[in-house]
Amino acid sequence: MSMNGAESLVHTLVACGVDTCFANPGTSEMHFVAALDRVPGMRCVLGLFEGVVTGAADGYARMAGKPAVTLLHCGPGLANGLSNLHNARRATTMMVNCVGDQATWHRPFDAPLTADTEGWARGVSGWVRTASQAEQVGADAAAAVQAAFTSPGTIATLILPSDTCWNPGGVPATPLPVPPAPLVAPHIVQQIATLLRRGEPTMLVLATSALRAAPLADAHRIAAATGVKLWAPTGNGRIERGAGRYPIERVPYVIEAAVAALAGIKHVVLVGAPKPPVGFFGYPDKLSCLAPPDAVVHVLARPEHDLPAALAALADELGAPAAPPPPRGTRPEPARGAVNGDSFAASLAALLPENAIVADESVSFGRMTYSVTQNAAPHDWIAITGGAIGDGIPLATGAAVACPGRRVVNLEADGSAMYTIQGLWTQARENLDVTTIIFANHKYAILLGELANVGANPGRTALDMMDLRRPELDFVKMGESMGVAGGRAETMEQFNDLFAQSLGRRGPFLIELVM
Ligand SMILES: Cc1ncc(C[n+]2csc(CCOP(=O)(O)OP(=O)(O)O)c2C)c(N)n1
Ligand SMILES: [Mg+2]
Repeated sequence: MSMNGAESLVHTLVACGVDTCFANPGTSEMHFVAALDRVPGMRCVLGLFEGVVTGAADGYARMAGKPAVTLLHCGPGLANGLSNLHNARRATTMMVNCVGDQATWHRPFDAPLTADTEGWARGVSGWVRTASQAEQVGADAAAAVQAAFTSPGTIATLILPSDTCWNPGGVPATPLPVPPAPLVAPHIVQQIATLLRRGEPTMLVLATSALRAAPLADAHRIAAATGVKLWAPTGNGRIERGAGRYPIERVPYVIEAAVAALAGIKHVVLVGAPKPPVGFFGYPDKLSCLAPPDAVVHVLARPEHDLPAALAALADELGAPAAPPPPRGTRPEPARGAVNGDSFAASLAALLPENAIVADESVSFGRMTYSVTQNAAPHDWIAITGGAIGDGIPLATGAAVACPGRRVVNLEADGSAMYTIQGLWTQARENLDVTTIIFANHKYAILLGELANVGANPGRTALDMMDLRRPELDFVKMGESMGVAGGRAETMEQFNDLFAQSLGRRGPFLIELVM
């Protein structure tokens, strides 16, 4: 009996190294799901909402260095996952989305779930194709994986009318070659070296793969030799950091702090960042670009370039010696007493286990957590990149699937948690080593600050829109109802105990940190 299209699809994905699927299936994906039983090699993880599925695929790829495949149901299922696909696109994440859709011959009948699936896919995808026949589905899948792997990482969306999956005649395809990340031309490296030798106030904006330990060491060689300042964008896909690694500061979120940090800069040199730093929003009478208006923008490397190679070449061109060893700050002691930003940062820096993954959707709480944890045990820091909240729990879930044996610590603001809270269920079902810390301030705190920034004058109704009391959310109970044990901390002693408890056991744990 010949293979159907869905079987050729799964065979091809596995042959291309894509072996993890985050799924929320429907009728049009039944043949894909059935194929998973017949074709070995694909781990399938169920998410109870498409935002969990797409955010988990993002967290997975950031840590695994290869794409996961998502399985989504028709245009509306894809649409439910769009905002975390938006975050993934901002992180230049590799991903393959398989979206089941109406059978080709049923589409003209305009059945209820029929929608502009391609149109919705396009806004977040670098590659979109609708399969037309079972014989081609294998080749389509190989092309999608090739696109996903292409530097700096692409979201590839393959839409599969259900007859292309159930018809016989499927032909598995072999992996297509992935073009290597292009090298920066030597004359560009020389031009930037000449600029840096002038010694004028200059910042390097390092993004994506420039934020790993080795390229950061080269960036520090450059900084030590020339005095340039090193900055990362506010939200980043993945930063390798912690004690013994070279630090990098992020451009502050708060616009006044960002403008102050970048004051006096004469040159902005982009290393993988697609543009110079800009404010999250436009505010009346404030600038959009955060660097001074007369600063000149230069490009060392576009996002698709080989960024580690570009930084190494620039450091060599400058004849920069090996950077001095990273400063050895002292690791703080776990804090005692009241819960606040400083005490939380100190405890996390003290207690974070070796090789942890921090998934950061802390929003406004503890803006100092990042800098204080530079002295924590070495870890990866993955953060929400596109400002679309509801990414933290899914990112943590996907990272834990990618990295068994490593503890994932999810810093999660309470309002943001409620967008994709059902990701906890997936963590329980897969027994993932995730410690979720909910910052329970019971409000949309950041928006209270934004009210003033945009010059709005809030009344009772406006303030009510930022208040999460009445009724009060109980995150410990929510976790329990989805199979995740946990506890509530009202003091730092209680937090330290619960955090240690979570590290001493396998599987997920939730701490509601009350402030
Ligand atoms: C998808 C999406 N919807 C809405 C918003 C607007 N928004 C930004 S922050 C925020 C509330 C954040 O509250 P919380 O997560 O509790 O963090 P806190 O401000 O309390 O630190 C909202 C609704 C957004 N950024 N993204
Ligand atoms: Mg909050």
